[in-house]
Amino acid sequence: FLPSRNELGLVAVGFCGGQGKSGVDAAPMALIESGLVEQLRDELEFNVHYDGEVHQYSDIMPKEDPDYRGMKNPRAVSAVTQRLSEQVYEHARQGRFVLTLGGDHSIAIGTISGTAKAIRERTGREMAVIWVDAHADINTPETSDSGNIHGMPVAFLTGLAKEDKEDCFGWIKDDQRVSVKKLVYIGLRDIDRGEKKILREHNIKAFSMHDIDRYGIGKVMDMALGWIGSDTPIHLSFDIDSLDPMWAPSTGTPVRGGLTLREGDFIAECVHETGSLVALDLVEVNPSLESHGASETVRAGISIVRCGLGDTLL
Ligand code: Z70
Ligand code: MN
Ligand code: MN
Ligand code: MN
Repeated sequence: FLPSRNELGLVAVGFCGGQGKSGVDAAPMALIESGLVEQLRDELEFNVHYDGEVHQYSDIMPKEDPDYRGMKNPRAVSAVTQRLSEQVYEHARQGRFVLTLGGDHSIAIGTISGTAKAIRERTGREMAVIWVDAHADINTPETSDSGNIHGMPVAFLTGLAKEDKEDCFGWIKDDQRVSVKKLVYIGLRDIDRGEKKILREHNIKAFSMHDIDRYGIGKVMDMALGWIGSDTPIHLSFDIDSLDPMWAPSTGTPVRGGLTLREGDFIAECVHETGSLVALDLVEVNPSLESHGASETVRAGISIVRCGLGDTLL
């Protein structure tokens, strides 16, 4: 099931409709202007398949988008993620590693549904997801206090939240979903009450900052990867707000007490080392929220990507 060596599909998603702050849509351009594509080509020696666009999907934006089941911008997020799912699926179907640059975390509805389907078709296997985040992003529309869909992607991807209306995520089918049993969280520290209940009721594997303090990141990664088991394809969805604001201040919802940059890099390195990583998302970098041009947060993001692609391993 492994992606062909050195073939990489890159999708740049300039989308911020899953939450309330503008600026996160500028992240892919900031990352690319910092030389990420050249680094992937020249230093990491990937054959990069990139259409050269930061997708805004303006052609598929709904004219009217009133709240639905409490969700904000439901049709816009649904349309963008449905289209993104097809883009990611097409890369993964051809055996490419898929790197997606967001955008807010709602875009993971598109990326994970796309890889889950392609991996199922190519291998008959169920994919695992490692979700690195300060937040669990597993609210259903009904448990969410904010209505922001970037707090809900995991609920839609696991089928905990379902919807029949085609233009409000009704397009998500079983072969695009992942099992709650194959989901592992790392870095949690800001979880809503309803989310805690969901995590408990479904016995979802989660390593909070408390666990990282107790066991250290090395043991936590052993336990996380042990839960998933070997020879299981892995999709890594990395929210930059998992890092402490000291390392990644430029993000919509910074939460103190997070991972060091080195711990974030280590997580990405360990997942790369399994040899089972099939896709990586980097989300929630918001270049507009840092006074010095977000250079620190963009640099942190580039570091995570490089580590996930195996750069820093001997
Ligand atoms: C909250 C919600 C969230 C990111 C904030 C916050 C979710 N649980 N995710 N920032 N990246 O609105 O559902
Ligand atoms: Mn998130
Ligand atoms: Mn988050
Ligand atoms: Mn390697």
